[in-house]
Parts: sequence; C-alpha cells; structure tokens
Amino acid sequence: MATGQLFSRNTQALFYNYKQLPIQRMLDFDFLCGRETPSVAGIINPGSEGFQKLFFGQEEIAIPVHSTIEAACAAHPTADVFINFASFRSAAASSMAALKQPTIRVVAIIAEGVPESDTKQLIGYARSNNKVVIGPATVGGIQAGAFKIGDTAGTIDNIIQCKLYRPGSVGFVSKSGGMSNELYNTIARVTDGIYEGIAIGGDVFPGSTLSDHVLRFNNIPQVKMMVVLGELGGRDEYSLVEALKQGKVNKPVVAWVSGTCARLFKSEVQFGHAGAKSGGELESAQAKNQALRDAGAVVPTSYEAFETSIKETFEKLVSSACLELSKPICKHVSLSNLHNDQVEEGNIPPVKEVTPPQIPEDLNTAIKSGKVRAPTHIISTISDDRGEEPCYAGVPMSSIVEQGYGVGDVISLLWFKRSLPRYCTHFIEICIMLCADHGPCVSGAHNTIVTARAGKDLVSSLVSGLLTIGPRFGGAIDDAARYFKDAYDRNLTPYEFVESMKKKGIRVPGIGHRIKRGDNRDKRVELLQRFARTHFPSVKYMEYAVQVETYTLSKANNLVLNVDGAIGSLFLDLLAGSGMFSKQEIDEIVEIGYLNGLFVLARSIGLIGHTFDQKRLKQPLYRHPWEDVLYTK
Ligand code: Q5B
Repeated sequence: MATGQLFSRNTQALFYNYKQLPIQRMLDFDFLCGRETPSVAGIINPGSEGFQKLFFGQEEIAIPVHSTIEAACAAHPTADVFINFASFRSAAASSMAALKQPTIRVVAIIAEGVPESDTKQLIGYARSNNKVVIGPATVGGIQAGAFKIGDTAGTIDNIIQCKLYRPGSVGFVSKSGGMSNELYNTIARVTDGIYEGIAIGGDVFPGSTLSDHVLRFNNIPQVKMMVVLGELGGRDEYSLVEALKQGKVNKPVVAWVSGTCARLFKSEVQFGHAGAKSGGELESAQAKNQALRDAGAVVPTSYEAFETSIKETFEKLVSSACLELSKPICKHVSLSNLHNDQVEEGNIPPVKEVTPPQIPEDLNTAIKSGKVRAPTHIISTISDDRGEEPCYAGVPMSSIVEQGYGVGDVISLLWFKRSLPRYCTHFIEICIMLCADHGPCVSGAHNTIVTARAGKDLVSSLVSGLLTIGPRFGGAIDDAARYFKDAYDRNLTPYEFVESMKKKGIRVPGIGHRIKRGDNRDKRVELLQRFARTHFPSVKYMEYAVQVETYTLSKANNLVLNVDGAIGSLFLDLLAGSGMFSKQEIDEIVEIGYLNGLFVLARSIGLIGHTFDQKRLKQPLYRHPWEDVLYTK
C-alpha cells in the first residue's frame, strides 16, 4: 500500500452510481472546510449522461454525469479517488475497472456482501499497482478539513460537533463505520481532533488493513498519535502487533479490540460484520488486546476506559514537561524516538479554532421543521399521489377498482371532480366507444397512417393525427354546445338561429358531414339519441338540435346533425338534467370547452390502432400519387 497522505484539500473524486444524499453531504463538508473546489468532480451513472444539480454552499452547481468509468476518468484526469456506491452485485467489476484506470489511485467500496474471491482479486491488483482500496462494506473515511468519502461521519451537525472541519493530530482507523462515528466524537472531546479517519470495513478480507493505515499515519508528520479500533475475528490486528514489535511504528498507538463479550456466549457468535466472529482463541478480542498491549500499544481494560487512554496519551504528548523528561508513552515508544519534527516541536501546537460557515438548510428540511414557509408554484385539485395510494378527486384507487368503476367514472372524477350517476358515466363511455375510430380515410387517421409510414414512433404518429382535430374535424363539439345552448336559451327558432349564423358567415357547428346524408344518417347519432331518450330526464337541447337539422336538411342533403353536434347537444342535457351542476358550473364547462376532450380521448384509441396496424403491415413510406394532384398556375 502506498505510504503517507491519501487525500488533501484539493482531492477530487468520481462518484459511481448517482446517490444524491451522500454526494450532497460531501459537498456540504467541502463548504464547511472552505474548500474552493467541490470534492466530487463527476458522477458515473451507467447508461445516462448529462448533469446533476447539487448545492455547493448556497450556490447550485452542475456536476457532469458520465455513462462509463472510462469516459469519466478521461474527462476528469485529476480526480484520483473513486467512490463506489454500486450494489454488491456490480461493485467488484466496477471497482476493478476503476483500479485499471491510470488516473485512479484510491477506490472506496461501500457495498456489503461483495464475494470474497472478487475482493481478493481487487486486493491483489491494487497491491501490485500501488493503489489503495478502502472497503468493501465501509462507510469510507475522512481527512479532517480536507476530504470526506460519502456518508462518513454522518450529518453536518455531527461533523461540526466532532470538529472534523479542521485537522487535528490523531490518525484513527477502525473496522466499523458505525463505531467510527462514535470515536470521532470521543477523539474530538479528549484530543485536538482527528487528522484522518478510515473505516476499513467489516469484511473478512478488507482492501486495506488496520496496520496498512497505521503505518501510513506513521509517515504523516501532522499525525502525532494513532487510535485503532479493531474487533474480534481475523488476524489483522496481529500485523499491527508485528509492526509495533519491529519498531516500525514510532508514534503512540491507543488500541482496543471490541467483542470481549463473545466469551459470555456458549457457542460461536457472528456479530454484525462478516469478519466479526471469533474463529478461535487467537482471534478473540481478549487475545488480540493482550498481544497489542504486549507489543507496546496503550490498551485499556475495557471499552469504557478507551476514552481515558486516548485522553491521557494525548495529554502526555502535549505536556512539555513530559517531553523534557522523555517519559515513555507506551512500552516501545518514548517521545525520544518520535519523529524529529515532533521532538523539535516539543509539543502539539494548539489547533487554531475556526468557526465553520453555516450550511444553508435545505428548503424541504426547513419546511418540515416548520421554520419557513414557501409559496407553491402549482395548484392542483383533481388528483393526489402523496398518500398510501393515489386518489382521483378524493376517491382512492382501491375504491375505484373494488367498486367496479369504469372509464366513465374516472372521467367524471378527473374532469368534473364528482361522481356522476351511472347513466351519465355510461353515456360518456358510449361516446368514447362510438368515436374511437371512423376508418382510415378521415383526417386524423390519414395523418397518423402517413406519419407511421414515415417511420415515426407511436407518440409522433398519434399526435400528428390528433393535431387535425379542430373546427371541421371532430373538434366541433364545444362550439356545437355553445351555439345550440345560446340559441335555445335565447328562444331562437331553428330558422332564426341558422340564418343568423349564415349572416355572420359561420357554419353551424355539429351540422354537416362529408359522407353522411339525410337518407344515410350517421348510425352513431341515432345510437346516442336512443340512449338519451331512454335514460336522460330531459333531452331538450338534443330535440332543439334535431329541429335545426330538419331545417338545414331542407337546404342541403349533407347538412345532417353529425356526431359532434349530437354529443354537444346531449351533453348540455346531461349537465342540465343530472342535477349535479349549478348553472354557473354548466356555463363554465361550456365556456372552457371540456367536450372536445371526449373526441380527443376516444379517437386516440383509433389512432393508436392505426399506428400499430401500419407497423404490423410493414407499410413503406407514403407518397401521394402525382395523378391525384392538380398542377396548375
Ligand atoms: N355547409 C363537416 O362539409 C363539414 C355547413 C353548411 C351551414 C354547416 C361541414 C362543416 C361544421 C363543423 C362540424 C364535425 C366540413 C363533422 C367529424 C367526425 C367524423 C368525420 C368523418 C369522424 C363537411 C357544402 C355546402 C356549402 C356550405 C354548406 C356545410 N356545412 N352550412 N352549416 N355546418 N360542419 N364538423 O361536406 O351554399 O354550397 O356554399 O364544416 O360539425 O368531423 O367521418 O369524416 O368520426 O371521423 O365539405 O364524423 O359540414 O361541405 O364545405 O362542401 O359545403 O354546405 O356552406 O354551402 P362538406 P362543403 P354552399 S363530424
């Protein structure tokens, strides 16, 4: 493993898999430390590219998103830390891919459950290429005041409490990420704080070991003492014992191996981590604590006494008197064999305390806690998906399904915000069914067919057909309702109505058809009228429309009441006769123009069908024949 500093205030990382919270926590930490550049240079989100907006202090920044590790490394050649938030299934492959990138120096693997054989390969590759792996199954690590991996040290409040926004003098390494939070706090209370903290992870084969990091800390001048938290299981602590015995560590080490309680159990117990089970006496917490003690580490008698041991060791380092006396701090380490720089300093210079800047609170958090209020930008009254199940106009999905609601009921909830009587919703469903299609030759279907044959997708083909719906084709329902209502409510005779329209040069909406005639009536109109005459309490608007038709038919045989006119007039009867709408509401519905929606919705069914039909038939690009065009000047 490489020796010395792993990180600095300029270290930048690539973050694998987009995880908003840990990335934001890294950026908040950067801001707290007064870093000038964000510690996350880029995000790798397999299969997608672009930018992710995140906060750097109060400002929003756009962090580039890359679809591959290779692309990210090429785009950010100075980012040398790879923080891997992949699942245990893909963590090994992505970590290996990252290690193979020449720009990547450190890989932190967060996932738990990475197969041990894969981890061994990663370790082998990293060792032979002088790279560092932290994890798997780790929260990561932190260099106080400089760089933080993902969720290490938890919330900003905790980081501030543990003074991790500025460097102290203690190098800390533990197996457990959870316990590292605890120790950051303890160390902050009884020393001048953390210089660097690493959680190596609780797997049987960690990418880097406790002793790897202790030996590295030993080479960092700013680190004056080390705190180690091991745990039962495995032999990692014995490498540290060897290093201590061989005098490779010349700074005080305060250590504790947790899991002494394992002896209270009759059989072998697997603790939280994969590696935390005592295989035999040698791997027990007691044996490892004793071995560390014998090798010269300061080892307390219990976890409770750990804090005092850390405190005393630190205070000895600070005390000049102690330095003068060159009093041994632990068996194999006396201050006289500390690094020259330390001996010359004579003590740990007091850390200059700084007040970290305040991280602006996220709006959502502030709103939740009731500290601020913010105006909304959208108002919605028809549906709500925030609860346990979505609701349409207050009716939960489960009721819609369990009580046998149909499409007509759903339309009545979402368009009219109320449950209409069954005959009304049945009428709506009949409208939808009757208007779903009218063959391939009508404007909408023609456009859709041409578009589909031009190789366009479903939505384009559908939309190109829908765009033809308007005053002449299918979109005359609203105007039919407006004009019929106005004429009927003003007691105009059909003659007065039609002639007044003619004077204004307006065709009567809902009247006339390209192929339907007085002697070849539109069956759909007949069906709608029959239903309404049977079920509606009143059909006064429809009867008026029929009288208008009688008059227009006397003028020309094609001026029949068409499907738009039938729906327009009958919907007026539905609104007025159901007793569910006030006069004002009816006027509003007619004025806003709800009713073309019925044709749009219905015809979408047919247009989608035409798209599929053309695609299924593998129809080639449509070209209109020259013979069918009149070329003239
Ligand atoms: N004349 C529908 O016209 C059509 C008149 C009129 C007074 C009228 C025309 C019209 C109003 C809009 C309307 C919905 C363009 C139709 C639909 C869905 C569909 C479609 C499908 C489906 C047809 C001949 C003579 C002229 C005109 C006069 C025509 N309409 N006078 N009021 N409403 N209607 N649209 O056949 O004296 O010779 O100059 O605009 O309700 O779209 O199946 O195809 O499900 O897909 O082209 O059913 O009626 O007649 O333009 O040659 O006019 O009649 O002024 O008089 P045509 P034109 P003049 S349902």
